[in-house]
This record gives sequence, structure tokens and C-alpha cells, in this order.
Amino acid sequence: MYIGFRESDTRIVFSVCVRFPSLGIMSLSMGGVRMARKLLGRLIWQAWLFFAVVSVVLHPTELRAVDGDASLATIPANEARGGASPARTLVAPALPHLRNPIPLTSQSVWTNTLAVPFVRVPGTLVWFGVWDVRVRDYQAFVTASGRLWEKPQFEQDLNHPAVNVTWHDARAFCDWLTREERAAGWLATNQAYRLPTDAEWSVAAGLTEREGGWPMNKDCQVKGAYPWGSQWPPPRGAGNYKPVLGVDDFEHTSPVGSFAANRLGLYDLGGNVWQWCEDGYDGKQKERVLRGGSWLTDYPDYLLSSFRDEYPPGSSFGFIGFRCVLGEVKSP
Ligand SMILES: [Ca+2]
Repeated sequence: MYIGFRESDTRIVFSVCVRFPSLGIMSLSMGGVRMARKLLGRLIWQAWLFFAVVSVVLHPTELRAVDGDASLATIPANEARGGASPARTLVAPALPHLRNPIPLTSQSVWTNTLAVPFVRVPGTLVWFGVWDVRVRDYQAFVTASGRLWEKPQFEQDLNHPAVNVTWHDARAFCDWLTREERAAGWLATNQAYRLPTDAEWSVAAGLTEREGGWPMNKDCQVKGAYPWGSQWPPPRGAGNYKPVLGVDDFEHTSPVGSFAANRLGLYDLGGNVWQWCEDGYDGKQKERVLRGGSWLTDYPDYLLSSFRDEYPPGSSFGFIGFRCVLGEVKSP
């Protein structure tokens, strides 16, 4: 539409008004109306007035790095609030907050209040904790909540994965940490911790599986794919599995991060402890899915990345732990 002035003029006026809405207001309130009319002409003045009003009403607040680090990304507020984009594609939540912003690159690592790094997992909408929830993390939850926690019969230090945790315990931990970090201003109200879904876990493990259906129906359907690659038997250093495999020196659990991470930077995706997932194993919903194998696993099919184990959600063993993911929720 022709509006009587050049596109370059429009850009300048728009830019000034959008970036400095207060300047537009000040000029208008201090006699700038006459000056604008005189210098810019009637049409440009009208455009200025229009854009000043629009910018005051609609100008999005931007969440910026408070430390002034120019290398950190400025994240649009609509992304921060999980605003719907015209084409809703698989875009991980921006995880912006006012204290620890992250650059929006595929290599992003975001570290939470428990000093647990989280990485984006392309193909999902969530960020994965790079390792299982540790004894030190879970102990903080137990101390704060008073929840009962029976320690295992073997020795663990603070960096071992927390075990003897039921599916309910794992979810309670996620809820607690969500509340804590929201209250501290580290998470937006539409961001929350939870367990990974069965499908998300598969993506993190590098599996390509059909969408939908129960985990039971996908059990062991991808042959020859293990957390360490395709070779069998597993090579030395593949992870913490049952001693009979001879791949590691740990009799029970091992400190998180003791073995090489996968291509996404996730540790112990296979071995050490089984990891609870959100999903029911089948339509009966009596059991929950576990993925990844443990220090007690040696049977070849059980070590497949596509293997699903299942236990009632109240089960608690020394070979079961969990990891958290961070994602968006539909409403606070
Ligand atoms: Ca072992």
C-alpha cells in the first residue's frame, strides 16, 4: 500500500519507536507533536504516533543476560512464555531466565541449581539431564521434604546415581525441583522437570522408531543397536554392566560420568542404573517403563537400546534410578 513516504523513512521511524517507546511518549508529551508535524510532515507524524502507541501496547519485554555478556543470546519473551509460533515444530524450550541465560545453539548446555547440565535433544521438545539424578541431588530433596529413602546395601558416594527410588519418588523429585527453581526465578512458570517419555528416551539413544503405540510393542524391535554402538560383545569401557561382561571394574553403581558420553553428551544412557520413564508399559497401565540396563544386566537383548523393562511404579531396587528432562507444560 502506498502511504506517501519512502520505505527507508518508515524503517527509521518504526525502529526508533519500537526500540525507544519512551522517546515517542516524551516527544508527544513535551511539545514534540508540533515539531514532528513540522519536520516530518503529516503522514510521517501519523505513522510515528501509530507506531508509538503500538510499541507501548505491544512492545515485547526482552529477557537479557543480566551480566551484560554480549555473547549470550537475547531471547524473545514470546519464546520465554512458550508462545505459539505459526508453524509449531520441534523446537526445544528456550529455558530463559534472568539469572543464567543460554545461547540458543544446538550445542547449548544449561546448568540448573543442582549443578546438573542439561542439553537439548534434537527431535524432542525437551532438554535432558546429562546424567542420572545423583545421591547428592536426591539427598537434597529428601532433606527438604522429609521423604523416606532407604539406602542400598552397597557403598555409594554422593556422585553415584540415586537408587531405591520408586517411580512415584522420581516424579516427586521432579515436582520438588520445579517448585524450587520457579520460586528462585530459574524457571518460567510454563517450564517443568519430569521423567522422559519412552519416545524421548529412544530419540536420545539415537533410535528411529515409529510414532505412537505402547512401549511394549516397540520392545527389542531395533536389533543390533546398543548405547555404545553395534558391536557385540560390548567393548571395554562401554558402560557399567554386570561383571561377567568384563567391560568395567565396578561391582555395583559407579559415579555418573565415568564412561564416555553418547553423541549428544548424555552419560550412562546405557548401564549403571535402569531409568524410569513416564509411560505405562502397555494399555493396562500397571507397570512403568524402564530403559537403559544396569550394573546387573548382561543378557544381550536386555542391553539393546530398544529394550524395555517394566516394573510396578512402587518398585524400589538398587539397580533402578532416573534422570530428569526439562520441558514446557501447557499451563502453570
Ligand atoms: Ca559393572
